[in-house]
Amino acid sequence: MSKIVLYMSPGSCARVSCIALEELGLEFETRVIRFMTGEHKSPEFKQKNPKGKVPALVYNNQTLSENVAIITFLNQIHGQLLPSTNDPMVSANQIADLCFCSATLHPLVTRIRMPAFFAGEDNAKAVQDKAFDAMDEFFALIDKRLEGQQWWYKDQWSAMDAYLYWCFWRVQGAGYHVEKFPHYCAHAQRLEQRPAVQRAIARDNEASSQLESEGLLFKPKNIAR
Ligand SMILES: N[C@@H](CCC(=O)N[C@@H](CS)C(=O)NCC(=O)O)C(=O)O
Repeated sequence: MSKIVLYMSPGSCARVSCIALEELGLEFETRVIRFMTGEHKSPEFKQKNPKGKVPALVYNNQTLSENVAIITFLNQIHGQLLPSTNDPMVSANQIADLCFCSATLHPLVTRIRMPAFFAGEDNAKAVQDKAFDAMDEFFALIDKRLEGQQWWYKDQWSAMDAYLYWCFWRVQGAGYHVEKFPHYCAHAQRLEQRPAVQRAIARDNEASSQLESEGLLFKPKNIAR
């Protein structure tokens, strides 16, 4: 098999694809993209992902972006990332679940993490408060589903759990009251016990240290409350 490369940035949603690759036990290289220098918008990187975002996955000399597509693709080739099914409706619902993370949760995560990016420093708190309220509905839904079961799909770990974990972890450090959702908290703790997740986190931490040493680590400001 030709080399697999994951373009990522520490703390970013590329961690979801990184966990998926680690769970599959694939050999791959991570390449760090420096947001602080605008590397993600450079012509070189845009050849990989014209949208100028991470993750981007190079696999068999072809490039794929979007976590949902990367997970679906890797699952088609290697299995293990989603419960196996021949039922088109079950399969479509699995994609709907992943899209819930990428299209509903992720935009709220960004408004919670980086509210000033959307509305400037003066309006950041109002943006974040709105996102907190909107997130409550979805965290309650997730928390209810995780009550009494280990993973999103009961006993079977899936890449959906990795995606839910990244959303949780990202807002946890940004003043969002995750403790209101005990089953989701327990889910995150369970996930962090998995050796593959620990390896993905170690890659992320290594990338953070690298950028820190270059003075290029992006740290969004926490809002005073
Ligand atoms: N829908 C995309 C979202 C990708 C995305 O927004 N990535 C962020 C990092 S979490 C990024 O690259 N941001 C840089 C930018 O938007 O300038 C996916 O799921 O892969």
